[in-house]
Amino acid sequence: MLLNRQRRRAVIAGAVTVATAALGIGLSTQFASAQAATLRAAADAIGKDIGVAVAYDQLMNNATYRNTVATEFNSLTAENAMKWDATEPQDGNYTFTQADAIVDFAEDNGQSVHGHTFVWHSQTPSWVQNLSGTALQAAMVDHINTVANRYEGRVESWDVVNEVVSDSNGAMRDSFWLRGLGEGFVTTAFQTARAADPNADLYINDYSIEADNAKSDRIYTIAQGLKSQNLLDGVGFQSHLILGQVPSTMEANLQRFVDLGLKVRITELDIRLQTPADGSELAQQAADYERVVNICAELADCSGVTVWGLRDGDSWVPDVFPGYGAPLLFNDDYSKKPAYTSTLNALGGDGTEEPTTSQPATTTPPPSGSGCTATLSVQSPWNTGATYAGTVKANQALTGWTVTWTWPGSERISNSWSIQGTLSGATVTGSNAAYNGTLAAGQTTTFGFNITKADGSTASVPTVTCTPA
Ligand code: G2I
Repeated sequence: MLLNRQRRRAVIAGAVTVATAALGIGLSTQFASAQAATLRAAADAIGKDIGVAVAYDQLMNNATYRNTVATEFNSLTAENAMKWDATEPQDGNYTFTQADAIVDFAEDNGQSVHGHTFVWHSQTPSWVQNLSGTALQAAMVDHINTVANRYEGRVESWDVVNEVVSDSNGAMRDSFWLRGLGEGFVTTAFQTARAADPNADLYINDYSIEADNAKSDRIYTIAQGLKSQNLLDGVGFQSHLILGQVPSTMEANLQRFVDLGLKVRITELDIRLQTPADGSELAQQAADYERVVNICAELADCSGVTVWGLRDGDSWVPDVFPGYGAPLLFNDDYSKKPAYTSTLNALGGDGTEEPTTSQPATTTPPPSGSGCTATLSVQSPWNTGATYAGTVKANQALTGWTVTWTWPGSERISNSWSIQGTLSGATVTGSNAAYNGTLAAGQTTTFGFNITKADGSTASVPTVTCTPA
């Protein structure tokens, strides 16, 4: 895992080639010096995965898709290519063409892979579903051994079992696995995966467990049992969410799993809405994404966030929830949605990032008691510029905020996100964006910007005044 992270950092530091050797097509991208201008650079800076579920066909056939995946993400998951129906369609007849191409692409581009999935009730061929007892168990063990061994050292973590708890009262899901093997199939799957690849992180993955509820309670009990046998490393919260419905208990719920000594991960994030989306819905979606990504950014044991598809048109949502869609970060023409900007913001903000400079990390906050408090920090300086993160903390309920400061030297803002106003001069006056102005007392939001400055000068950290709107 460490190797993967070091490799990613080494790649990000210089020119990134969107290597497609396995696919027979080459193109390259040079990163601009403002490193935190991509999700990938921002996530690298705070040591998190920002992942995307990729479709093999798009990766094969679409250069812009490949380029965006390589530039914006440091982790990949195969949306379908590692599932049982793709890797072992007939008994013992393994086909790894698609899965290999995705893992090769990730390696060529310095990305890690979160594997999905060994044991699921869906997308499993009927030859498996027709087995029972020892034959079913033998098929499961052989499948996990074969796939895990093939990718040992190349896949950093695995969803070992997927969706094993039902939606009612936290009972185990009534699947052919449960009927054929009893509840013990979960432990057997983890024992097999642990032995097959002792260095991979092993996750249990499910949906509708983001809140503290009966289903997440059951996952908690299973996780406790597996952890006590050293068979489990993390819990994957799929997070297929609905606009405006990020659960209020999500932080506390993830924290209780962390308290068990486990990692947590947002494994399949999308936030659907009724299409077509209007501006206020896209702003709400941006706020929802920011909240979810912030939860992970602020939890040291959250390994990362994976979005379940690149563009809205790539999403599974409209097929399954007619009338709903537009749940992802990119439009179909690869333009960035407001949720992209808020995600970038959440990855770069809140003071959780590793120090990248010996300069003072933040300004001294003004005395408490004012309606809001704001600070700036330098994220990544370079000779003629720097990326900054700003934080606004509400000391009372706010419906908007304005921050102002004056640059002492040649620093000037060149571009910004999650803030608007008079930003480009020596004195900066900026207000909240449409989606990050309403804050409860105690809540924090973030914004960011790049500056230009005199070659070689130090990027200063001015004191910020924050005023409620
Ligand atoms: O359903 C959303 C996700 C829920 N959690 C587990 C994930 O594995 C699951 O992903 C989705 C994929 O995004 C879809 O792309 O799983 C679906 C199947 O359960 C995938 O859909 C299937 C279609 O149903 C098939 O018709 C199609 O042949 O994708 C297949 C491959 O393109």
